Amino acid sequence: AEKKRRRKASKMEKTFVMIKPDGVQRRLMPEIIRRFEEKRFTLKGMKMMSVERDLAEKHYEELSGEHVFGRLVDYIVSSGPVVAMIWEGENVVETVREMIGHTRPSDCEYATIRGEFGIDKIRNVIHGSYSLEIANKEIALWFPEGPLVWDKKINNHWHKFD
Ligand code: IDP
Repeated sequence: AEKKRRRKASKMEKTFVMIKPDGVQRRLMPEIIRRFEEKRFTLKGMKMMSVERDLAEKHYEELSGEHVFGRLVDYIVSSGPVVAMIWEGENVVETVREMIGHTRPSDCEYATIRGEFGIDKIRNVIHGSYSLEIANKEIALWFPEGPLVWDKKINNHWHKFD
């Protein structure tokens, strides 16, 4: 029983998070990373990058029929770099979405990232995967270089949290 409980407790998942160009420009990167670190999620990969049109279109594929698609892709491609990240933890996909808040910042609880910092529907600071299935797709899309070096076993006894 002990073994079974342990296996259940260690059910880890990963999600994809992107600090959007407005979040980078407004220097919200440390604030955002601090929140996820303090929630004890583990940063598994991170890169600052400018986004090619092709990548932006693939990322927002689901919205390709919507009127906002062109504006959204233009915004991501031409407003400056983004920070792409992989975060790992228990129930991380759903929890990160809750910490981010509603798409429209004016509809957010105050204590969410968008509630506190979001300006409008396009400039809403941050993206987080909607579901585990989408998270896996987005991680593959944004980190095509494959398994991250961080996934290799490392000697980390000196910064164990518990
Ligand atoms: P999400 O980012 O909360 O998952 P989605 O509906 O997946 O929301 O939309 C993706 C992004 O597209 C939003 O974060 C926002 O930047 C933009 N967006 C969505 N709907 C609108 C709109 O009606 N006007 C402007 N931008 C929008």
